[in-house]
Amino acid sequence: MMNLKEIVAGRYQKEISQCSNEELYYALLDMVKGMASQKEVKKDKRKLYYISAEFLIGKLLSNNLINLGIYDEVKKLLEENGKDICAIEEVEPEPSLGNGGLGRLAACFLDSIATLGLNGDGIGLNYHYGLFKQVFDNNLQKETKNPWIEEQSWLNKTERTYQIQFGGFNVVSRLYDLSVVGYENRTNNLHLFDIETIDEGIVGETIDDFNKEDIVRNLTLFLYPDDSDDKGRLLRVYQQYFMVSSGARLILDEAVERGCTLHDLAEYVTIQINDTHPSMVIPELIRLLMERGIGMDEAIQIVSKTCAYTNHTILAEALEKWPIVYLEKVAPQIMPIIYELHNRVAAKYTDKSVYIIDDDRRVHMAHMDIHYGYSVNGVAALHTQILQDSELKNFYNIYPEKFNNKTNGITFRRWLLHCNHQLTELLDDSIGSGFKKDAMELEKFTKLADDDALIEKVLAVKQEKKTELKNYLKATQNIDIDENSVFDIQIKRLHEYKRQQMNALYLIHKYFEIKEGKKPARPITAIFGAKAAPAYTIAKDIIHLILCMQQLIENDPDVSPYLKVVMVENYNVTLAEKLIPAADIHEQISLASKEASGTSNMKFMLNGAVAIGTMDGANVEIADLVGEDNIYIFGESSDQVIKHYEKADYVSKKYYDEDANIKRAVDFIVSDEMLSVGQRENLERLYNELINKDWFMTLLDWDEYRIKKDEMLADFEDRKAWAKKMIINIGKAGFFSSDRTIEQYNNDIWKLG
Ligand code: 26Q
Repeated sequence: MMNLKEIVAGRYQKEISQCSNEELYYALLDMVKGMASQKEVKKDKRKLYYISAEFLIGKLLSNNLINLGIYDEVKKLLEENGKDICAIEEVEPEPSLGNGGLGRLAACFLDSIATLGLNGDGIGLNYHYGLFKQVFDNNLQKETKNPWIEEQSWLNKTERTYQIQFGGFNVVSRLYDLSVVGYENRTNNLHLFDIETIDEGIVGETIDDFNKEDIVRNLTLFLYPDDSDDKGRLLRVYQQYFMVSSGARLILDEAVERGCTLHDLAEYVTIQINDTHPSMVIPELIRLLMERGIGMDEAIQIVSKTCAYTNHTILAEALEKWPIVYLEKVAPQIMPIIYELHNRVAAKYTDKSVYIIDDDRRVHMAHMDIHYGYSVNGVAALHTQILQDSELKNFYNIYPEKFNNKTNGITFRRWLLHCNHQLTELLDDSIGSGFKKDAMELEKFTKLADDDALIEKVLAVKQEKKTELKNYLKATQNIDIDENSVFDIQIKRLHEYKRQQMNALYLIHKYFEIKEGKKPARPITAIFGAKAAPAYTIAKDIIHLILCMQQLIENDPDVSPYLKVVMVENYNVTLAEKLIPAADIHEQISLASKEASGTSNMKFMLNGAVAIGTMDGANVEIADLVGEDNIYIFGESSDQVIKHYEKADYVSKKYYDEDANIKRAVDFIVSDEMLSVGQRENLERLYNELINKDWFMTLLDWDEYRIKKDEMLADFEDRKAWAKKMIINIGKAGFFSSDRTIEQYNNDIWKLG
């Protein structure tokens, strides 16, 4: 370890004990950056580039200390000087460079790639503001900017610059590198591109208040939370082209440096395209190869052996289709190539559903990836199955050999070692420390499920994490929760398909039961964390409803001793690290077939929480592993749901009319009580949506959900039986290590040495 004492003396002419937490944070940042850069990196011939518009990396200090193997040493040194590492962690701003699951997955993957010693870097954008900061005002979500880059940060400015050509003007792209420290292994890079001419001063009062056409000043200012208006969408295409053009140049330059002739590029390079946001890398690489003297046929051949595509969603509205006029404006130089790629497909197939350009002159990015990439994968077994059977059926018929599944995973360094020291220590003591390198060793823990002493310890760890959360929420958000209540947590982006509204309707039902004198066995604390895309009206209405319920119940002395509803403000990676270890119950209640995988389900399981969920995404694989006694499954299957869509036979009004509990709960949304704390416009819109449309079938599974949840809460009271469920969940979580996922990507797709 480098000498922190010396660094501190050099920087501040002081002792560690005399420094503020800020000073110590910057000294540690310095130290970690120094240590990361000293790691030797062997230069293999073949290299992976994971290209993604999002890397939701979260805070890096503690994670890097753990991966460098010096966390305990640093913690002790600080303690000896009267300093608390947790307080120092608080100083670090979180880089929220992603929206949710897809971005966080990319960050977990970088950790595993480095930990497994693989030659692979990330390529993305250096957004100056991460995903908006959420603030609650009058029970409504407001968005403010979320800066993370300070004078001293994790970024390393490099000398690498490229001229990037847009239609009618150029910008200079500069590369910044961020070290990705593997667990007791090599250090890789996250390459983030930026432009020099960014002007943070152009943003006004609200985050939307800036000239979206001023690309030279705004290109990398914001991570985009949605594609709500046309100007915003165009800016997003500029961002995408900037990312892939810079990235493709870097990839080619580095390959040539390693001895590649470009004719043999596919031996030197593999590129994983994270959803369709980076799909323009395909035509851009073809263009650059041609610029360097390779013929069109060969360039297409080469790129087709180099690029692999991951699909993360089957929601039709999330599949990117860019109007040709947009692409013509942003990057006219790639349009002839896209036409050529389309024409080759059109010459071969009569089925227009597999064309790249449709009759409305829009370019289907996923179609380009599938035709001109060598691998297509989904992110959980059920998801890949649905892609093959329905969503991408016509492509699967053409290219069955390209399709494969890679069930998502999470890095145990962040989601166990870092966020749950107590559980890590308990595992160390009971099964040895082998699980830190081989997650499948967690299986040993299941053998101890009947050990009374262990049961006590598992429950004690959970209690400690619940108390830590209580203290944290009190200190940071002035929220009081009872550590002896049952913690039921739903944290994820707000989307109708994830059905936070179904959970809310259950809580309204509980509210009525308590009013009627039917008290729960123990108080319930229902915790939500969710950001809604700024233009997603109904999602914001659901947040409004939950915040209104929070206030209503808080002020009701009949109900508040038994039920508490909490919506934490500004849910992000940092908060997830505190919430997940404290959960008793986690909600994975998406409408079956809609959640591609989910990854918080894996994080909760690893931390000993028990799921209530539908047979959707990776829940299916979790249920297979833990068995039906250790998970609470309800609701219609994905097959049944898909049939409802085909037949268009789901009518929410019918459920509302025929189930008195549903009617009572839905009506309460627009009751005088609710309106006394909320806005009529928002609540009525949500009420009407639920009764007249309910596209994601909230009411379909509601009654089964209610019954299952009640059963679960009753089971929670048998503490010993519950602890066994916790132990089985922890012990079976090994499969969901992103190390396993990355090994599969490497064995089946990347084939790195
Ligand atoms: C598209 C166009 C314009 C603007 C924004 C976007 C956009 C941005 C982000 C579209 C989609 C996303 C993010 C998708 C996402 O996070 N998907 C999740 O991926 C996880 C990792 O595979 C899965 O576990 C989740 O099930 C899936 O929802």
